[in-house]
Amino acid sequence: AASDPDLVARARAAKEALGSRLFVLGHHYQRDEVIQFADVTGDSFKLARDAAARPDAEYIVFCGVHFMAESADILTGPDQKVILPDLAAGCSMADMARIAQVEDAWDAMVEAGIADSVVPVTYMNSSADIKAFCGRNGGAVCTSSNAQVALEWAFAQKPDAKVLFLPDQHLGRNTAVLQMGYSLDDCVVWDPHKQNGGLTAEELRDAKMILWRGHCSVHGRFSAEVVDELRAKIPDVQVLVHPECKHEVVTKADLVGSTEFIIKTIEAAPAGSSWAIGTELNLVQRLADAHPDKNIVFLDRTVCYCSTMNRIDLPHLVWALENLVAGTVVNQIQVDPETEKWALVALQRMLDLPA
Ligand code: CIZ
Ligand code: SF4
Repeated sequence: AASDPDLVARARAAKEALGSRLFVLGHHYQRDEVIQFADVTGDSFKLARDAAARPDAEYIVFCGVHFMAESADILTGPDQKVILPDLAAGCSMADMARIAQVEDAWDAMVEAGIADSVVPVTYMNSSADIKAFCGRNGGAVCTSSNAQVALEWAFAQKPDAKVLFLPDQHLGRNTAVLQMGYSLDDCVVWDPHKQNGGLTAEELRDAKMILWRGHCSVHGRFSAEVVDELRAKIPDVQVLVHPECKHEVVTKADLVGSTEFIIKTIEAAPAGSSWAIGTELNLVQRLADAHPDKNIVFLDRTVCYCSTMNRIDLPHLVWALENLVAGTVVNQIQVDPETEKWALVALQRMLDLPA
């Protein structure tokens, strides 16, 4: 849909008025009407680094979801203000791991006598206090591009190390099993809604990967049946999916990788090639529009946008920008200093990983 011309003009005017004091970051899953005003686009990892590379920008308007704005706040200077145009833009996956639940799980692991060998690793898609928990307990953050390197690092931290992987069970399982040679039996799932995670002390002791029971509501919808259906329908289709998809989907795919990997793969693909893509729909539609010479289809029968990403729309962006022009900072995301300190430890361990 075309954006409201009045709002487009107002966003443009506000950006111009703020000049280099403003830096607008746009996640790949954002709406077109918002992405057109982004100074840079990227996945959560790239955007966090981009934000850190602009120490001169007073205002960083983050068009994405809450955990990403928190990471930007952690990685930028104390005088820089990070703004999330709609505070309701959360992430259902990040919300599946609450700090109190994770502390309870850790206590249970202490009780089972295994905590000394557990290294916690959290996916970028988690709240700042979960990242801080990992920082305090000898662990690190990872992204979908470096999950394997981060897990190799974690397993090398201690003799007989186990990894507690938060909050996305699929990324953890797919990385351990498909990239690192662990078996499905090496993985157990900790369910925060069950007594003792739903696991016996013996199961905990035998596991190599303790996967938190979280998932992405968008990527979790893709199914192995639709992969089969599209392969039957489109000759030579290549299936390209994000590692947040279920194990059975990733196993059936031709290529698996982060959002940035998906974009690069499509950019490099020859004209006339056919692709079924399993990631958020705003991005898949944008790729299809940008590459009319390639046959690009969505790996689902129905639409599936990330509803919280979509909360950032042009009216919210204009509202945030016009307030800044008027000298009012709205919706600032500020991580408290103690959480920030430990989250930064976990983020730094990731940034120090071999590339
Ligand atoms: O699913 C998401 O939200 C992803 C892949 C975020 C990101 O950019 O890492
Ligand atoms: Fe969270 Fe999934 Fe939306 Fe990403 S796509 S913000 S992981 S719910």
